[in-house]
Amino acid sequence: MKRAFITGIEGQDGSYLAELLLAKNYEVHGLYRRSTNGGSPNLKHLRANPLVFQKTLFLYPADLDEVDSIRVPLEKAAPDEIYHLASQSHVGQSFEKVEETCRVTGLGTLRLLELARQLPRPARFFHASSSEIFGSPEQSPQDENTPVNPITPYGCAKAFGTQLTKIYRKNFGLFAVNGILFNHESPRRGENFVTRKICRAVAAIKAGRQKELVLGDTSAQRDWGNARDYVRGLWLTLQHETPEDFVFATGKLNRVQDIVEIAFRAVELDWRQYVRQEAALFRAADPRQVVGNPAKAKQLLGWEPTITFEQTIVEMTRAELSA
Ligand code: NDP
Ligand code: GDR
Repeated sequence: MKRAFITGIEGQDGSYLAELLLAKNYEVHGLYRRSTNGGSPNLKHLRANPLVFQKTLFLYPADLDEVDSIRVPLEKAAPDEIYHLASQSHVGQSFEKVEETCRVTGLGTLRLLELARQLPRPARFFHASSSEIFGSPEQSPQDENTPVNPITPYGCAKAFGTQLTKIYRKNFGLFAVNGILFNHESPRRGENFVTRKICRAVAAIKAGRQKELVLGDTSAQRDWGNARDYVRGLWLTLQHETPEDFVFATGKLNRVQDIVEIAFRAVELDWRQYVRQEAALFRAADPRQVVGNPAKAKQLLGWEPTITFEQTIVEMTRAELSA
């Protein structure tokens, strides 16, 4: 039985990855943020399952800011694979919390790499990097060789972690890889991200509990995939024979406006009556033309997205309606 260690296990990706690994017969050890006290709904079903919880799934409160809170469970888990997913992951908030973002997302990655290097039995290490490391790239689509040039504090912190992951691979011989992840969504997405915000609002408007939906720049474009597809990709990177970085993306751009139209269509309402933009929600800097080329992941890992953008938005809207 393989053992995995996941930071950020209560987040969107952490919870899907835990399910995937448990289904593959792994013993899963995960860190959740101590200050939120294991309150996320994403793992509730696994915590409540007596066949799984404390049998093959073990959870520990921790903070990436406190190295001992990571060291003790990591040594106890003695994992074969480490998936480092914990992060201050909101780009907009990183402008207000610059120092915290760099500490948690940047230095937190350094702390974990260093602990991984000192483990008596080597473990394979995955770092959740981001398309935000490219900033507003001149080359489109982006791939593993696109220059790193972040324009947001979050992107800067991720670039630091990405580069260190490469350094630990090259200089310390760690099997350490970056998954350069483009946006991916699901009903477990945090409520502050634009897909979930829109789908929640549409369901609330349909139910008569909300009157309008206020957004930032609805012409903003992203390469949006589905989280379940992406966590399969993360796992594949650590099964590959050599440690390499991989882009995970769909290769297709959509606008925030497209999410609005799909979600309102799913509940048979006319978006024009409910949506407005507010300048205060526009970001100081917002990457443009961020679209990934996943050819390497397809060629070497056999990875391809299977769930479309439209399917994801409809699924998220329906999940909000039934919640
Ligand atoms: P989430 O924000 O859903 O999950 C991140 C988790 O990290 C949360 O559970 C959060 O806890 C935890 N965390 C935050 N701060 C700390 C801390 N100081 N100590 C311990 N834990 C902490 O992110 P996703 O699941 O969507 O993403 C997973 C990773 O992939 C992240 O690193 C993200 O930056 C990266 N990524 C995600 C993309 C996406 O589109 N989803 C795209 C590119 C990269 P809490 O729940 O208490 O806040
Ligand atoms: P992003 O995701 O910043 O790409 O980061 P988010 O969903 O926050 O924004 C996507 C785009 O939508 C625009 N936008 C709004 N965004 C939010 N949150 N709220 C709004 O009201 C709104 N209106 C318009 C944004 O300006 C942006 O252009 C996500 C995170 O998961 C990161 O952790 C990850 O690294 C990147 O994706 C790749």
